[in-house]
Amino acid sequence: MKHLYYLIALLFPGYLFSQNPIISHCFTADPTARVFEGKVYMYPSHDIVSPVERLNDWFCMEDYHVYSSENLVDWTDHGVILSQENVRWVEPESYSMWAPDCVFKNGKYYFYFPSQPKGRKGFSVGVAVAEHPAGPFFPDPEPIEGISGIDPCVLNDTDGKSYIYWSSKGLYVAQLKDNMRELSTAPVQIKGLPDGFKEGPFAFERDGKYYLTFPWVRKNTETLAYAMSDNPTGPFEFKGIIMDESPTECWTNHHSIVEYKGQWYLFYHHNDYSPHFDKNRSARIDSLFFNADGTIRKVHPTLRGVGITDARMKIQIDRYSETSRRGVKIQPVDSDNMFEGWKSCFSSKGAWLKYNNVDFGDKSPEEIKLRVRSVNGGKIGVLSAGRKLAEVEIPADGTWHILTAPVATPVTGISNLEVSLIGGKDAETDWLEFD
Ligand code: FUB
Repeated sequence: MKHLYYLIALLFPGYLFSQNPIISHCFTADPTARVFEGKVYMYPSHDIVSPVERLNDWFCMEDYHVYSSENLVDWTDHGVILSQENVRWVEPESYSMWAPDCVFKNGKYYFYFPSQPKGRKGFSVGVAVAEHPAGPFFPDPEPIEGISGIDPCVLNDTDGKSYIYWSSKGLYVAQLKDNMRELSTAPVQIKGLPDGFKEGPFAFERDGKYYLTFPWVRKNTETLAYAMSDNPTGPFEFKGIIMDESPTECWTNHHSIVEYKGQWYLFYHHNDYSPHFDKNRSARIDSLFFNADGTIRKVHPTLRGVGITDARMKIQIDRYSETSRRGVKIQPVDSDNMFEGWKSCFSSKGAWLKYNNVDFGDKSPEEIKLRVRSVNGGKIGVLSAGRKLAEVEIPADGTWHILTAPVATPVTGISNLEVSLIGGKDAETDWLEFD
């Protein structure tokens, strides 16, 4: 299995493995997830470090990539699908390719994106069309007439009609013509939503109910909130919060909600790889659940994210599913290059991290490998479902080592891991893997 993964990684350089955040080689904001051809395709916007001074403190986005995954863990980056230079109506140096969406209709994929039109201020929304979910996408020469705003989202209703939602001063909706490129009704502002700044509408239908979900500033920064209706255009009834404000004050959140293989997921973003500048964001996923009456349960952001991790790949236990209350901290491996990821720093004996859903396959591994270091000497213990798998003694020299140990108890199938400091004074763990 491991060899297969390595072969795939060699053949397809865009093949990536991740927990939260899910993409670890560049920023990915405003993630819109859609299920096409049995896979999840994610269409995020692409934050970059600004090459122009005027945007040093603002959003800066010049193009879009598309990503796909079959298991929500291994993502393929299909590369750039559209950039500000190849859309005729877009101001080429505006770096304003903000939050997009993509839907399938009448045998084609329609990619909707906002940007700044040439020679004008503000935002318009354009459409690019493809035969396949990863493109190539061909942009229309003019933006959609009648829309002035950002964050388009399209809902294909069960009766064959399509609606486009967007954000301007408030949230708006209009019906699309069958050609998906023109409005067939005048835009109306959506009523019934709470006061306060709102953007990023994401609409979907489930069991005959229409959900309008949106970032909403209730106090200081954006929560994710929602309203429900019996009709795609409303009237909507406000229902509450899906996700609270970021605990670390990332001002924006932007999301999408998708059902895949019988489970609902919330895609959202956070500034994980840019803790000191919240305009460089990264996509995350957590599971989302409905109550019996159709209301949405609050989602608490996790580092673990979703999906099953292959035991033969590097397991980043700093993306834990549970942790002891004291004695362990998560820190960047290299704070000058956040894309290097994080490490788990154990500082007191007995401190632990749990990491759920690791797939050991049919055959138990024989060896565990860990990238670790310790200043004063430490001993790491690894358990699976309460049974000892290995113990590893780390020399007290402060340098990174890749240490190996035999796996003491056979383990197969899907199991949870627990890693703890069982001896010595301190230890840092970057990753571990089984072989
Ligand atoms: O990414 C730029 C803007 O930030 C989006 O359009 C908004 O929804 C917010 O996430």
